Amino acid sequence: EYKFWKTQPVTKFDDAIDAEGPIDSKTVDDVSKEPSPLPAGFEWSTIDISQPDKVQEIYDLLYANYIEDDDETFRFKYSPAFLDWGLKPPGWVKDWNVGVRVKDTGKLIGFISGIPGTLRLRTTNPDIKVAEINFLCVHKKLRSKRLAPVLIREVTRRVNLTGVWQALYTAGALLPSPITTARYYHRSINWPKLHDVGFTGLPSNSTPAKQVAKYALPSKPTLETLRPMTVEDVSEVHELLDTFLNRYELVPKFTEQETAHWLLDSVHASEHDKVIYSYVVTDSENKITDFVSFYGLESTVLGNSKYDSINVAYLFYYATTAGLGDNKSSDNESVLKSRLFVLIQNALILAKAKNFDVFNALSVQDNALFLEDLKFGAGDGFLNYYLFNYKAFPIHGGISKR
Ligand code: YNC
Ligand code: MG
Repeated sequence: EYKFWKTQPVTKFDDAIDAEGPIDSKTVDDVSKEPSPLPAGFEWSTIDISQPDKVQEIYDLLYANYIEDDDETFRFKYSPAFLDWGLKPPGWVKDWNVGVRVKDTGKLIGFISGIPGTLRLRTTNPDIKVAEINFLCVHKKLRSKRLAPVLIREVTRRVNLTGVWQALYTAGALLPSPITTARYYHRSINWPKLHDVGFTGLPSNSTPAKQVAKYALPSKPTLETLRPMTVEDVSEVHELLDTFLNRYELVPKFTEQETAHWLLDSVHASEHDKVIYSYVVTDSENKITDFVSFYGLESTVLGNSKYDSINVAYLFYYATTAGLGDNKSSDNESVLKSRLFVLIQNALILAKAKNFDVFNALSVQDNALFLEDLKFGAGDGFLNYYLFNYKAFPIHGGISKR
């Protein structure tokens, strides 16, 4: 098994890891200058995502063919605005958006993307240049024909040609070998709709009215100085986030420009195109003490007569100055815990005001401190995190990714 993955520079399930670092070392001279051939009838196509109609083509492929839950009830619906945000961070590389088309018709039937980034793995490996690989998709009618390995090899070749040798990716699929696995948690906001679409069941000891009461939230934020983050806040938030992320073992290392990109919508975004929601909290001297962010990503509801989609918020980055003393004392831990409770509760309140139906979070970062208290329930879904061409000791939380 794992006929393809066996050939790749990734850790095997039973590898004993004695040291961290790259698995293979190559130079750009070793990398083929030509793409590998596709089966007859298909051709390579770099998707120029600076053109809106090309982003729309990716959207159309993913809309009909991307990730579904195990019951085939929901399918991720990455919007063109989301793809614009997710695929165009500072320094994005045109060539890393790889498509496969049917030669005769030009129809896009396969896709994979890469974006550049930098990771800090503990204090020992603080500067790993990676490609973050995402949106691998093959049209439903062309599954199980080994097109996925061809796409993966091609994006690897294009990334390698720029002198980048490592990659970060996540998948529900179990491949050799996860560096960590996170679980999805869901916090109902619009319980009746979630029940109607089959997202959530009615517990046998409850009633719809009780469920609605259970998930009730205030109509306005409770943190008085909370406000939307603006461009003026970028350098302060950047500093706060960078410091806060030092708590974790594997994290992105953002430049200020990257912080701005990942936490703020482009200035041109209309309310309809909004993807990312970021808020700051300030003290009496107007210094930022906390920030929290979430992004919006709908899922198509498959085969439901009442609803086409559910509107889902996903917890993204957050940071606080609370409880960040030098020692990991239980005092610090309880200060952090109570602060995160309020901060994330305010995110739930804002998400409700923005008409989100459910709020998702993963079991990463410090999320275990508040998930249960804020009435998140454990989901069926798991997300595996992988590094390509890099051996690492196991990670115990502390990753965040779109
Ligand atoms: C997957 N998700 O094991 P073996 S996540 C990686 N990621 O290989 P075929 C996957 N590999 O076991 P199909 C994978 N799913 O023989 C399957 N595989 O070694 C492996 N679904 O290929 C699988 N999107 O073409 C097997 O399978 C081989 O036709 C089989 O296509 C798979 O974006 C897929 O879930 C996923 O569209 C394209 O099912 C298709 O089934 C599909 O016969 C719905 O493939 C959408 C979906 C995946 C979302 C994602 C991250 C992708 C990471 C790819 C790996 C990147 C490595 C780093 C590259 C850069 C390196 C540098 C530097
Ligand atoms: Mg295939």
